[in-house]
Amino acid sequence: MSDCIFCKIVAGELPSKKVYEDGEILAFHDIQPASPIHVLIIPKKHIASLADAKAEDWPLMGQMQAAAAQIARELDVEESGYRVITNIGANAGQIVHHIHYHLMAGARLSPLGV
Ligand code: DGP
Repeated sequence: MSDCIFCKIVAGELPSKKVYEDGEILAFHDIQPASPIHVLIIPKKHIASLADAKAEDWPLMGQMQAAAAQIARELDVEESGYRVITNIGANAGQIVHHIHYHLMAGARLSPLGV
């Protein structure tokens, strides 16, 4: 999508600090980290949110989770623990409408909730 920030990052039109890339997936450091390690994992294909993923996209969602686990190993946070979440819609605070998993680590994370 032409007005999507993450599509522009995928296209190389905006810079990012990449930590992982394969044919379908890109991961890069969040520009506003909320934890010492805060990586965003996105599909190169534009999908607005998990709610918009079609049955054909489920393998890709699985690949994103596998990438998250691999990135956590590479960043050496597997043992200390990490969180992988995706925000869907306004109440969850989704700002960028291109599906992304947040991989957060490097500190004791606060409990999820309101
Ligand atoms: P969410 O609230 O779940 O939609 O998270 C969007 C995240 O994207 C937020 O933590 C900030 C991050 N972000 C927004 N714009 C950019 C950008 O241009 N580059 C990078 N690296 N991260 C961005």
